[in-house]
Amino acid sequence: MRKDDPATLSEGSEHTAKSPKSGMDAFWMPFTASRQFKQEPRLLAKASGMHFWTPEGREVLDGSAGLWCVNAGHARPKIVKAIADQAAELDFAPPFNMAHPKAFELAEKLVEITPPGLNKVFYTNSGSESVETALKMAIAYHRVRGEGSRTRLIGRERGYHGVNFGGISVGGIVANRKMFGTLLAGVDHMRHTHDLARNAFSRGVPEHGAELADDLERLVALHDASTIAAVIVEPVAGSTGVLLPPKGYLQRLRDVCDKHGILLIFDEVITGFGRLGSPFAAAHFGVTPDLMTVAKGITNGCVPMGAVFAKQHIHDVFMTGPEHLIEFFHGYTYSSHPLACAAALATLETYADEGLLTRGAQMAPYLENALHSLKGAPNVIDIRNIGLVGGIELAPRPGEPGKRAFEVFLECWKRGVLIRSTGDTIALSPPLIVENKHIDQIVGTIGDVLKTIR
Ligand code: PXG
Ligand code: PLP
Repeated sequence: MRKDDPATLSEGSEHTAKSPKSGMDAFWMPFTASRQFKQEPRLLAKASGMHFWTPEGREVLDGSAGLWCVNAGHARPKIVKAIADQAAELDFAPPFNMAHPKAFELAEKLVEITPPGLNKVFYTNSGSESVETALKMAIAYHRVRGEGSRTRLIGRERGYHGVNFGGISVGGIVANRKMFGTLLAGVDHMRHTHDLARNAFSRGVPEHGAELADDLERLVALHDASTIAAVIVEPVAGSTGVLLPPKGYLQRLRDVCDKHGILLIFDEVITGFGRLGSPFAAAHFGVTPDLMTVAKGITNGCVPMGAVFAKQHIHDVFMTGPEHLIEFFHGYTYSSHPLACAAALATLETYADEGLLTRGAQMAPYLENALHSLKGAPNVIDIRNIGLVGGIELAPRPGEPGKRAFEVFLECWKRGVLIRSTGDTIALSPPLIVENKHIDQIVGTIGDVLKTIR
């Protein structure tokens, strides 16, 4: 790794000579500053409701819903029991040319809450797999309806769509792309919508930037619509640092897609299942995509699962040819895994019992006010919020991108609050059961910590 790599910089060169704690050698950790971690491990041993506990029994408030996924809070009894019962009753059923009843039951329940028209469900095991599935569906859809020239995929700068080859190709995070060769051919990117000069410290969606959706027209002019299969965006971008769509932007993107026969894919891996205060971002913004990817909150993070929702007509064009033949050559060994289906059914029940898919709307104003109270705190250059998502952007320390926010993350952890840092943005996404006192603790701790970080 080169010296100017942010990953290297965030280590601090003084650490590199030390060896890992014993028993921590073999595990090659995902997306982790692992040498730093293995010298000062942050371990979680137990969780319930809004909290984690370390192996030593120290309580840590979960300000990130695990990794944007534990929307109903941890260890919810209904979900725990459903998984245990399912493991004892039917541990596995082959998903190709076979099925089990809960796969169908879950799909019917899911399409009751999805935006109108998105009434077909394809199961995967993660957000990354959902993205690959949606991209393949889009290209194949055009081909089966006789427009095989539509193979190009359009993503957006700063987009995050998981880590598989399709996802990093349409994604726009440089560090996730640059190490991995030429990626998928025939991909292009729209401009991102982040505009501190015009929109810093907006409450909710920013006022300026709807016209950035017209960047798709630029790509249509360059490549011609007849070569473009689909556009994929996160309605609210999470991992790249909590970027909200400018007012009117998503509708404009929908209009441009419609004008040119391009499918619109919303990647709702983070925004799905109540994060914005509506069941899905599509409902929140009143803009319906043709395909929608989800994961994370579909099982409350308990068992890996993802899904792609498709409009009826997309599904239907595949349903031609001899009936004994496979219509869509795609699927995973663990698509519709019984444990995942059981967990998802119990998760949906929990969400419904407690009104969690819309609870974010009631809690959002309190979070908004708490977050914006940090305006003026040291190094804070922007604060962003929507539903139960918050972003606090810090000025990068010269020559050390990401280090300031990472230090805030480390110090908050020491003080009993788990947050996320991504680049120089602190990202917040507490479980949807969060109470005002938790918001006070999370934001209060960040405020105290910011005063101590140079
Ligand atoms: N799409 C979006 C919009 C996501 O946020 C994925 C796809 C991939 O999902 P899987 O399940 O394959 O990880 C995601 C995942 C962070 C962070 O730091 C966010 C994600 C993953 C890892 C870290 O904010 N989101
Ligand atoms: N690699 C090999 C050799 C396999 O046999 C399979 C599945 O049968 C896979 C990869 C894909 O695994 P999964 O279906 O879990 O994605």
